[in-house]
Amino acid sequence: MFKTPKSLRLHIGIFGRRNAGKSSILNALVRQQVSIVSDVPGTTTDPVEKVMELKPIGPVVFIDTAGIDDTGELGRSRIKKTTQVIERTELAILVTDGWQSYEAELLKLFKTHNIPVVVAANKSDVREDNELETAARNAGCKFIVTTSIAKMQGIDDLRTTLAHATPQEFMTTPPVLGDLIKPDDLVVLVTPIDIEAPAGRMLLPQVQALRDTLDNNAYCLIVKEHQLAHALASLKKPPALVVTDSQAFEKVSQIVPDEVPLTSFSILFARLKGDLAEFVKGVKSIDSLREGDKVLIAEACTHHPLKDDIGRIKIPRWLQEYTGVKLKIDVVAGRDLPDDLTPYKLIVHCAGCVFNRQQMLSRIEKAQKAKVPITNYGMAISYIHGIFNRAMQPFAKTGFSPVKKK
Ligand SMILES: Nc1nc2c(ncn2[C@@H]2O[C@H](COP(=O)(O)OP(=O)(O)OP(=O)(O)O)[C@@H](O)[C@H]2O)c(=O)[nH]1
Ligand SMILES: [Mg+2]
Repeated sequence: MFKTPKSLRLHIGIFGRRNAGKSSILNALVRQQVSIVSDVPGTTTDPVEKVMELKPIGPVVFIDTAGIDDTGELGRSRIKKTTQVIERTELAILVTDGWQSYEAELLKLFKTHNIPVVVAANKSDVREDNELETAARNAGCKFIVTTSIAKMQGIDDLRTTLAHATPQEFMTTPPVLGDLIKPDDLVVLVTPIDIEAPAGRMLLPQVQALRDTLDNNAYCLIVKEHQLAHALASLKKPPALVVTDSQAFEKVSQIVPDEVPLTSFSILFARLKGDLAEFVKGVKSIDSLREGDKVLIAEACTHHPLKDDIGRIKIPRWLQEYTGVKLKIDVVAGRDLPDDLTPYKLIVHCAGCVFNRQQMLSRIEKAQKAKVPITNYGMAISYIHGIFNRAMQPFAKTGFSPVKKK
């Protein structure tokens, strides 16, 4: 079965104080006991994720979190994890059984991150009046649903309201490359199969590019880089687009004729997930790097580092060779980004294929706040190898955002 990658699912975070009924709401929504429920405050410690098809939204992932009012040392680290969930949340459910300052604080956080909120005014079976709903309305909440998990009331209403509150852009998925091609075009994907390639499968950006090509009624030729010249020579007409793994950029750019549009998976994903314009600004700051400057390489997934690892070995080496200065390079992997980014002169981020757009944008925003330029692997690699302008050429017509088709 073709599974929708998590990064393409609408991320719905469930937040609130301890014991408000967050896990009970999750279980009711997905009709399964996925999260432990008890009357002991602080039952949920680590975020609990559950994927499902939620009609009419489509594929979603619910994330149940630890209560935001936790206390003590452990409590603080749980709150940190909950706050990290906000960074990948695209729609929030605020579960409450009494309006307090925590609810107001959460609303503020959602507002800063531009996240729509549905309030679940829970435990209606043990409340006498509508004070809670009124408080939520007075706090500016537009979507408020009265729920009682004890009586199994309000769940359908909550599902419908989630659909109403879903930002329109999530109802249709933006194209990976569909807006760059026409039906019956040929797209060539260059995918090195080396020690970094996972056994028995393709990387997510490769699979998504392939699927998007087919969805747009174009067709595809997939080659390893050493087959590219031969494959191109065997074609009757040149391809409409060549997409390469960024690591093979230099070699591939020499083989692909100048008039054939060429870009990389990483740049397509920078456009899909991030803010291409911001990354273009960021890449130019490579030229301002000076001796001893700190550069942060940020990777979304935590794979086991390999011998010639792209983030740990290749990009640092290429950056030093290009700038001719000694740089201090830190590498972080996974969900944690250093709290203080100000010591860095540049952040080079991976394609973020396992992240959703919200997560990537929230990282870009953090970098902007710290006034640190940010760019992405593919863009940095093409810049260092002098092929940046060429790699950006395919977007000259569409601009920096993927164009959705109706
Ligand atoms: N009366 C009543 N009790 C409820 C309702 N929803 C949840 N509860 C109870 O409230 C208690 C806490 O529920 P949980 O779902 O574990 O709450 P939580 O917000 O996930 O709590 P933490 O994981 O500790 O942060 C449990 O005893 C539930 O059975 C409701 O609508 N009415
Ligand atoms: Mg819980």
